[in-house]
Amino acid sequence: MKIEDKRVLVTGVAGFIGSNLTDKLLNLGATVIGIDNLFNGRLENLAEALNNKNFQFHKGDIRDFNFLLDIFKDIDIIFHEAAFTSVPQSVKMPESCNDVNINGTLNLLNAARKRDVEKIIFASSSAVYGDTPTLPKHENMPRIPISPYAVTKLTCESYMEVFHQVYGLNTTSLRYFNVFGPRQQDSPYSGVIAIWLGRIIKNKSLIIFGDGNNSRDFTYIKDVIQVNILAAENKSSGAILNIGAGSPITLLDLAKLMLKLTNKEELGIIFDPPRPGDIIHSYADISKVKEILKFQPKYTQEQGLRDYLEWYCKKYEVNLKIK
Ligand code: UD2
Repeated sequence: MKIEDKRVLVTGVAGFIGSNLTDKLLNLGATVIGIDNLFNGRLENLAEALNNKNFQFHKGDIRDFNFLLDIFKDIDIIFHEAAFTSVPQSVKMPESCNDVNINGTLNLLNAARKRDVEKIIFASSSAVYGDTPTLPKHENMPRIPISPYAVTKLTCESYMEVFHQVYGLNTTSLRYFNVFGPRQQDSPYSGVIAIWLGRIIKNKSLIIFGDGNNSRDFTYIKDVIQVNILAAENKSSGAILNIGAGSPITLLDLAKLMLKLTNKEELGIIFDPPRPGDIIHSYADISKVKEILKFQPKYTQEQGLRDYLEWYCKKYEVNLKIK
């Protein structure tokens, strides 16, 4: 199935991942219907899409069933990126997180079932593994959530599987590992790379929580988009797949790399106490997605960072000398 003739729906369309995915889908010739409640998403992210005749935007909430039923007409594929996305916020507001992520996703699945949507691709998270010592994380190992956010993502994965088995919907859950890149916001609840870039621009030292030995499998947004398209065009029904670069980097090495690439080594690093609830190491075994979808990440962390920095300098007219 080729994406170009399809009518696709993107939830969370004005967010970091949803908007990047939408630009790619439109470039490939798909018709995109985007929905977002604009709680976190920003219309600015849709500047390009809103000028495309194959794009429609509807402001609304995935918890509103009638809104979904109205919009879901002749939709072939749904990319479900809308979510309550912050782990620390979910600890403060577990009910809100549950409401948006679980009730919203169940609404979406029910509306999709009623409207005969072919396929749903769901944005899950590596958070479902919790802090188990096994590395790399593979799909069949125990999932031991340690935050309300992780509980909601795990529950949604189960709903995806059940709607596949019981109602025959084609569902795929993609477990993203630390995605970074253009349009990720520099906010206290955002990813570390966006936060550190914000600090570099303001000529501030980078803050590491802990001793810097924590590691993450940072995954560049363009690889995440690539794998979403692969999941749409190929068969992966009922599957749950890790999506990562498949190579971990420590926070200390990442900080040094960002300072080196931006030529700002003099800013240095400050070590603060570890952040409560942080997972120590996270790293994806991506053999399953390589086999099922023939996915091959195209960006190492350094290549992704360079691409992101170039985008950032151009977009915000910042003069960083990238090494
Ligand atoms: C990521 C996802 C989250 C969830 C989780 C799964 C992001 C933004 N969040 O959370 O949605 O899927 O993975 O486990 O992708 N750090 C610093 N200094 C800072 C900010 C962060 O040292 O100024 C550290 C932080 O303590 C952690 C690492 O950087 O060790 C990554 O933090 P993060 O907030 O980017 O992402 P994470 O892994 O907590």
